[in-house]
Amino acid sequence: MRDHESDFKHLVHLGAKLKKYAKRIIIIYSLTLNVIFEKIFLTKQPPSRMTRPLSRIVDTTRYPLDHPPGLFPVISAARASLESTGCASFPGFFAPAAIAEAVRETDAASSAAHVTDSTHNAFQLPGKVATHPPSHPRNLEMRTRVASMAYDEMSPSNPLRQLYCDARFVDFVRRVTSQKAMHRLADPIGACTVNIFKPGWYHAWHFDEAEFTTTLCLQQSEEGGEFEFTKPLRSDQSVDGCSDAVAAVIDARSEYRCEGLRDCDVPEITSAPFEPGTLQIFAGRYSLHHVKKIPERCARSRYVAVLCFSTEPGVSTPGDVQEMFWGRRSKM
Ligand SMILES: O=C(O)CCC(=O)C(=O)O
Ligand SMILES: [Fe+2]
Repeated sequence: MRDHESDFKHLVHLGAKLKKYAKRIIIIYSLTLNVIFEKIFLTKQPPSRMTRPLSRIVDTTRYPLDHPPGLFPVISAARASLESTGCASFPGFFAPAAIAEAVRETDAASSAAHVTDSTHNAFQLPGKVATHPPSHPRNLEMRTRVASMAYDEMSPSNPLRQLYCDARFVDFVRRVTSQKAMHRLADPIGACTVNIFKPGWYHAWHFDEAEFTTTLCLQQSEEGGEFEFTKPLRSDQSVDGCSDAVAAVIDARSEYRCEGLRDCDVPEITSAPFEPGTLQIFAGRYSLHHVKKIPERCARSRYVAVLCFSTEPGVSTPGDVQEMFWGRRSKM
């Protein structure tokens, strides 16, 4: 009887022990599964768990980036406009909640953002050409004052960063610009940034280095800050073929004067409506453009995001340009 009793107790003890081990095994097993799941699924989806559905940052009813065939009419109209005017505009592209979030972050970063206060010629070329007078547009130095919030100063949850990283958006830019390939820049500082124009600041007339520039208006000042541009004035990066037209624009529409050039009509100058939320793709290498001064009496700064792409992979902003706009160079 006593032996049966101790056998029974032994069995109960063994059962309890097994139950304890089984519990531990189940815990270890589920932890391992969890780690494997995270490694496979979550790490493959940048920018991670902060991602919202695309329809929360873009008006996908008007611009169905999530359904590319539906974009056909938008893209054909944009291509026609880019070709004839040098600029394609997409009003109401960025959703109001995304604008508000990006503005909040820019407000917080604006006092620490690097300020550029420098001069450049319209062609953004270094040095002077001795055969041209100082007032020739190749030599004439004009002042630009702007601050820029760098890409690595944006939080991982910034909706601008999410838009920039979304392959459907990159493909949209590729289709509008009729390119075979389009890539984000491999530049941790200058890939996607926000131009900050405080009262009194402006960007002088210039051509961009990049063939196309993609911008997104986040906030306008009460007055001024208009983005104005000409039709494409050149089809390459040359100076001589368009310098008369450039001089005519500078003479007519800035505080500077270019003398001694042949008479030339002032090319038509356009200012597309640029309400907050508007996306703009323009031929910055070929169309001369500027941002008009924000009057000193304004209280609000102008915020415009600049999203940079290249037809080649692995391209970064040159070190001297990084130095100029963000005050430092990336370690690459
Ligand atoms: O702020 C803008 O609207 C565009 C400025 C510009 O032309 C540039 O950053 O190259
Ligand atoms: Fe520009």
